[in-house]
Amino acid sequence: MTERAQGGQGTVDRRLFMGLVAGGITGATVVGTTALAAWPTDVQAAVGGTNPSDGTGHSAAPADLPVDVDEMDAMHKDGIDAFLANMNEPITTGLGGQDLEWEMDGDTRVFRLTCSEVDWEVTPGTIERAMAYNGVVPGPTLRAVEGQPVRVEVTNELAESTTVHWHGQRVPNDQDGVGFLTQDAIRPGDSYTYEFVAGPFGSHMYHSHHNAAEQVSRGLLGALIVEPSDPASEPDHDRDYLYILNDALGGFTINGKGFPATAAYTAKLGERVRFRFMNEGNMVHPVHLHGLTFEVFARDGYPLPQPFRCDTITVAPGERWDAIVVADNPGLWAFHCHILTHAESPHGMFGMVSVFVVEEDQ
Ligand SMILES: [Cu+2]
Repeated sequence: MTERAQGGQGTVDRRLFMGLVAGGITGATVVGTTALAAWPTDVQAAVGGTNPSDGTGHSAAPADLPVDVDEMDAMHKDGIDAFLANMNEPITTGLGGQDLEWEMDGDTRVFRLTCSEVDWEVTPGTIERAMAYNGVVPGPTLRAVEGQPVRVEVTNELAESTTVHWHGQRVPNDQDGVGFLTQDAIRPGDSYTYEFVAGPFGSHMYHSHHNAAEQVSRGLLGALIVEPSDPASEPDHDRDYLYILNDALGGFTINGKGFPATAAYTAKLGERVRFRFMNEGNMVHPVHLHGLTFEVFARDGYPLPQPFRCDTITVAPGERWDAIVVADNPGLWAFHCHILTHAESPHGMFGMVSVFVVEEDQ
């Protein structure tokens, strides 16, 4: 039985880990204080402790190993178990990005958004003070059809002003939602109505354009999906999924949640699954899918002249990429940002990690 040094050895390793985060892998210009904040602070817990290999069936770790292997493995497994449990019953409260109901006023599709501060559970027990549309992060998804008049009534219940920008839409200038450039800001307690004709079609976004580094980072964002007037303009698919990246509120998130509270993506064997990747954060995120292939067919909503295949799609802030995945390989496929400090730590996976589940027919 070997007792390993705790203080000295652990401290050295902790510095090593933090050095990796600060610049060793991704470069200091990419990973800033947000990444450091998202990295588990209690790294030392993973590197100290005594060797538990006493009748457990595991072989004793060599005395110079800096980690407690069983403890580290257990933390990794706990994360996966929590993720799998989340597939059956949500392990956090709150679900964003669901389609918003609308009313028709003649030919016009009418949506209502209310901006307010809410408590948002990013991972189990981690509750952030968010700014949200209709109380959820991401905000509800607005769906319209190319060429259709759209009206969005926005009420501001925040303690500060805001505006809404229709990211990717070719709107009249005075509907573009940039405070004091195209309109007065919407002050606390006030409402504002936007009107435009939806277009071009594709995967677009809406978000604050006032104090945006804070307001968007903290949750004032959502998907704006414009369906083409001719459905043949886009590839056929059986399922349609959002994959919205953000990197401030509660750390690294997909659709407002961090692993293990991220939702799994599911499909039946052989189905064609559409993914809409959107980056509302402040960093680039290369999203990688194991075992399957992206057929990327649109950027920022615009159909590509020639679709291309890849397994890692880099989504820069503000960009949207659309891809079809043919679910032709059954299993549980990791689906994560490949900046590894956005996805894995000594405590296991966290942040921008999900799983694409391809189910075989019964
Ligand atoms: Cu990332």
